[in-house]
Amino acid sequence: MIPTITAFDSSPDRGQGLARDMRVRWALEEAGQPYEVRLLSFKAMKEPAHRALHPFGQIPTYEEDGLVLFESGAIVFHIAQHHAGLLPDEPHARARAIAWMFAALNTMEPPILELQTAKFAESDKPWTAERLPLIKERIRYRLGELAVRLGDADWLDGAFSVGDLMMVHTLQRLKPSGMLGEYPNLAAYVARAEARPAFKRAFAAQLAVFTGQPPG
Ligand code: GTB
Repeated sequence: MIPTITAFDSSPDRGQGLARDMRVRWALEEAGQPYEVRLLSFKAMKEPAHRALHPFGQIPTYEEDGLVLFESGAIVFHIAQHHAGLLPDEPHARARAIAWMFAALNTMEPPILELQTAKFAESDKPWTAERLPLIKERIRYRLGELAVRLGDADWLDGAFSVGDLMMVHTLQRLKPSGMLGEYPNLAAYVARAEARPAFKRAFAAQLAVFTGQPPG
């Protein structure tokens, strides 16, 4: 059965790949799994029909053969477990790849999200000017650690895995800040991932929602 995912009908980033359906699209493309997309307005996301799929009224969701999932991490993990190519077969390498996926979601993403919140939801608050440098410091601390661990390797642990997919999508949120450029090996890591044909197909599909043109 072809899975169906949900995505914004009108993404605030104008289809630039930052909304979290991008990670799901990318995983499905890496897996060679065709999928369908149901586009939702912000209003529709909060209605009972969608909340039955997603308790928090958000995107993305994933439906396949009676299974309904929410949380991009759980969805991408599910895809990786059921298709070849996103997780190593060797048990220890597989466990480490999963650890990197959690590291992206649990260690790297929280301060990056704090930056987004401070910039876009709290920019009018009197304390934001003082808070921003503190958040940036926390992000730089983690980026520095990640840069050291990556070193001059192509990927975080051997071959490209779902750990890299999740890490790269998390780091992409930093692009507008210019902070990634301070860590040349991380910038190159993100560029390397963006050069993958599966990433390009997923990006084109998300952009096409905004442009109204079919992906080229
Ligand atoms: N932890 C959940 C997951 O990983 O799936 C978080 C899901 C989530 O935050 N979904 C967002 C959403 O539905 C879209 S991705 N928001 C609507 C709401 O909560 O009402 C977050 C996002 C949105 C927009 C951009 N952008 O335009 O740059 C980037 C990321």
